[in-house]
Amino acid sequence: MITIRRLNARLLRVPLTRPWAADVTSVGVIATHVARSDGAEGWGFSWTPQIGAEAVHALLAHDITAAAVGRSAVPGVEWQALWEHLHEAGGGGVTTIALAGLDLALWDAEARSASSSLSSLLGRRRESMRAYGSGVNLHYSLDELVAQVQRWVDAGFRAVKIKVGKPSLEEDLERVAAVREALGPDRELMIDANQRWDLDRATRSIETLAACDLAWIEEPLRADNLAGHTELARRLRTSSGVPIALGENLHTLHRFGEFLRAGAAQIVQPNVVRVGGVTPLLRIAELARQHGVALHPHLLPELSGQLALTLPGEIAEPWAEVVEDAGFAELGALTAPSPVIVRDGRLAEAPHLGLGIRFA
Ligand code: SMN
Ligand code: MG
Repeated sequence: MITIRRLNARLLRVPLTRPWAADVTSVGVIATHVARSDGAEGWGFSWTPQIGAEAVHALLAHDITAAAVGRSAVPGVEWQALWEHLHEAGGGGVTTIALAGLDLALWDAEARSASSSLSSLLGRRRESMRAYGSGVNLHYSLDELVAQVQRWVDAGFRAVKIKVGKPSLEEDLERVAAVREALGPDRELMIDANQRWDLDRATRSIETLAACDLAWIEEPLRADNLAGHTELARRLRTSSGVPIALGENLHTLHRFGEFLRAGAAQIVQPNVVRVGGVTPLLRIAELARQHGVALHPHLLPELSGQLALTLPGEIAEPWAEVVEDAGFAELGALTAPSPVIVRDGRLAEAPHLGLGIRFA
């Protein structure tokens, strides 16, 4: 049996050239390295922009290393046992974010030792996929927002996502309408409330903003609010028909199952790191497929783009989310060029082994 011989984790902060808020000027990365008993090596990472990077590092350096060394190094085999082992610190959140650091390094080692990229190992189903321009831009002035949208249009994106949730609905409407105007009628527009509304505010806001032709409303309510999302989805079905997208703050297959069974989301957006890595992401994708629900991965296009090239996509071709100026390679955080290329609104892979993501 090939086993895990060593696991190392180091904590980095990657400065953002385009801050996500006044107090979000860098993102936390925990770069991981695994050595296997057969001599193969793999590099992975955990990621959390604002909260918990030190806690994730501590879980990896102590609890996960202590439990993982000596176990099978075949990706996925020990995922469930390790998740159960960590469970008293929580079923999801920092525990699953930390588990991703090991899971990703194991997938990297597996693909590298087969002289393959992750997507060839998993089975690539498409050579490229659509990508949308996304901005963390609630703090932008109207002019800055429209200028950002114009950059995406000029770069060839055919869909964009902006933040909503200003104190007044009038201001949200002014911003969304200006963006729709800049996009013209044929490009898609998504809006993201980042959990800022309550049920009634969300209902009113979406009914009003739907006039701007929305492809989805993302995280309208607090992410934990299953009953609220279920009721909101019921209301929207019989009115504007705008689908609800969520999942960047759901951390487990079980939680995705609850939202899907309740009909509380029409689009799911798991974040490959927050759910615990490639292993659980593939299970969540299968669950979404069984429910007939589209999956568009949240952020991290250097990795989730590679994965999405392998997903079925029979419900809808996945969208990769490309946040302006936030790629790890663009931020100078990697030892090599990005493993993915985004051009003319589409994402494709560049030749690489494994995940092709190693932090400097
Ligand atoms: C988002 C979440 C976390 C960091 C950056 C952006 C956002 C998105 O909710 O969906 O892109
Ligand atoms: Mg979001």
